[in-house]
Amino acid sequence: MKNKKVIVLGGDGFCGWPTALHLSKNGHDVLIVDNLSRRNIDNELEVDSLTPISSMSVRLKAWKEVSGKNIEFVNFDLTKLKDIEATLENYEIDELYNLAAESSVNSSFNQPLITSEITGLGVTRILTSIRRIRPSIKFYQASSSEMFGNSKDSPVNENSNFHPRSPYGISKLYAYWITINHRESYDLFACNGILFNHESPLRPKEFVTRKITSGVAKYEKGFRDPIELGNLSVKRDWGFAGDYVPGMWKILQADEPDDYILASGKNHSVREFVEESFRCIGVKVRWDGEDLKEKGFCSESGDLLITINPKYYRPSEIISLVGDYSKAKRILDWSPKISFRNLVEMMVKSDLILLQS
Ligand code: F7E
Repeated sequence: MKNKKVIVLGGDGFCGWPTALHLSKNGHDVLIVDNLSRRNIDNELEVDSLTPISSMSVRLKAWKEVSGKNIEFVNFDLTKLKDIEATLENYEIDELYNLAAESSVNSSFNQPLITSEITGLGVTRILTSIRRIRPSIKFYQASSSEMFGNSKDSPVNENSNFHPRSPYGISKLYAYWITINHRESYDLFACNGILFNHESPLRPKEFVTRKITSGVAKYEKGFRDPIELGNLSVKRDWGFAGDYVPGMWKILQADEPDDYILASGKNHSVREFVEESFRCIGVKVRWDGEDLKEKGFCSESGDLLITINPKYYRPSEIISLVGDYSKAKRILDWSPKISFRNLVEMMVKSDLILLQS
């Protein structure tokens, strides 16, 4: 990779951090831009050592040790156009990765206005600033499989119809189209990476994968409270976030700006994720009952492992999602490396290590 100056917007988030790390390790100068004042970073993990870090200064120190580079953090609010313009005026950058969003689909039902404001309109603010101040910047928009929602196709590809099922998915769809519109109207190098669920040990615990793996690690350490979940039958295309980061970079290095799906190409139910996670600690799950009465037990000891709480059901749900990444494979030579089983193992292992510290 040639040395470039890049901004990772949302670079303090669970996906932004490894993206910034990847770009930095490959010789780029990285500016992490985030709404740092709002973040609660307690109990998050440092990427390489997987130990908890608890303050921004510790985080910055850890970052410098890992990357060996001067890294700048800039505080930033995506609802303020002047913040974005000032950043672009102050830094001569080549590429901007927008990973900033209100990323919880669940929360978007409770706060649809904030979601639209940041996840949707925020992208127009960035693109407007790029157009006015530095139109040579290559722009990456973190689009989401949530835009497909109840699409007619399965697996979905870049030409499938959209039918989002949450304020989050709808905001992401707006951001997707405004990105394409800036490419078509103003000739910006603006691209969408449409990522399916990308997980890692850094995933916050409000998301189902980490909720399960952290619960399994606790069970292994002797805490016997069952994990309360919502709909166990929904299926998602879960891949490893670390596989998707180089894909995002490749999207901006292509000859022409375009939109690409990055996915694992396989989907699994939440129930299967639970089974696979407990398998990592040698526990076989036995299911009993149906719908809200369904429960998961340890087949040997009879311990109650899983119960259903309707509060985790969504007002409207996507029952099954799976992506076809053949365009990215063909044009970018990108494909995922980590299997579902290895991903679950990695997450459970990391949560076990975290409980030891
Ligand atoms: O839910 C079901 C839930 O919250 C996955 C974000 O990164 O990926 C993520 O969005 C599924 C849903 O992620 C619980 O109903 C069952 O069907 O882990 P999640 P998500 O909504 O798929 C997409 C691609 C993004 O772009 C988003 O930013 O699991 N589920 N029981 C549960 N979900 C949660 N959170 N908690 C439960 O107890």
